Amino acid sequence: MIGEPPNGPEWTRTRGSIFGAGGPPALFSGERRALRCLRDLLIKFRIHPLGFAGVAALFLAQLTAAKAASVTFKLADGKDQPVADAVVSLIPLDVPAKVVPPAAPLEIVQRGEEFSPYVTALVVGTSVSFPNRDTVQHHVYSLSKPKKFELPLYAGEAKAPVLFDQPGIVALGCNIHDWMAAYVVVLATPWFGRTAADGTATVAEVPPGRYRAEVWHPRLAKTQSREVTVTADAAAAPLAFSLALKADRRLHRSNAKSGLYN
Ligand SMILES: [Cu+2]
Repeated sequence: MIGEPPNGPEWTRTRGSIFGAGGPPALFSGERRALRCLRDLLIKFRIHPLGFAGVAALFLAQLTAAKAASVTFKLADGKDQPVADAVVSLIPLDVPAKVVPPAAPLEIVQRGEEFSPYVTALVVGTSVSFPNRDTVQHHVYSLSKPKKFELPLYAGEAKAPVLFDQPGIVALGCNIHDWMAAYVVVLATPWFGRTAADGTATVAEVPPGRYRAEVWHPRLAKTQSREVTVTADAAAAPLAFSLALKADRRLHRSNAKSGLYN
């Protein structure tokens, strides 16, 4: 080796020019250690600083993604009974919501002279096919503003899926069987769910932030909502809603008078 070996680590040699002969103030000792450790790592593993920056960016992105939270809604009626078939959603207040409709159409089946499912939640731009699995014909229609349509009497597959391209509530009926009813809730947010028999629905992968939490149900006079702040806290309590539901006026097939076509 030519010349003298360096007098201690590079940091020690350069610090004099920054802080003078007295060295850095004690306040910086922790940072100094961290920087030295980082530099040693870069040298030891022959990591190019740009490569290191890339790895750090990936790590940070992972950290941010992992921060998304699950939000559970818990719905009960005035008698504290669970409310099923409600659509819950979270509408972001600080960033625009982007929705990506599924590539393949969803299905609302006609079986046993009923629609199934009774309530479907989907995002704007989603198509739905209406296969008839009964031996009798059905005549599916909607008079609702976000999507008016009619599928005249048919059996088997309907001619083409129906595209739901406006947000809102779409009520479905059958011209032949008065008791047949179903709802499509068209949403402009990707964060939504439908409550199960126990009155709960969990919305996954919600980034932290401010949202308007909305609840819709066929027997609610109007959509319920309130502002919530989602944090990455895994132990967050469920969002509880107590709903004043109108009387259930649904016709049921067993109670409905049989029509000529039944
Ligand atoms: Cu029908």
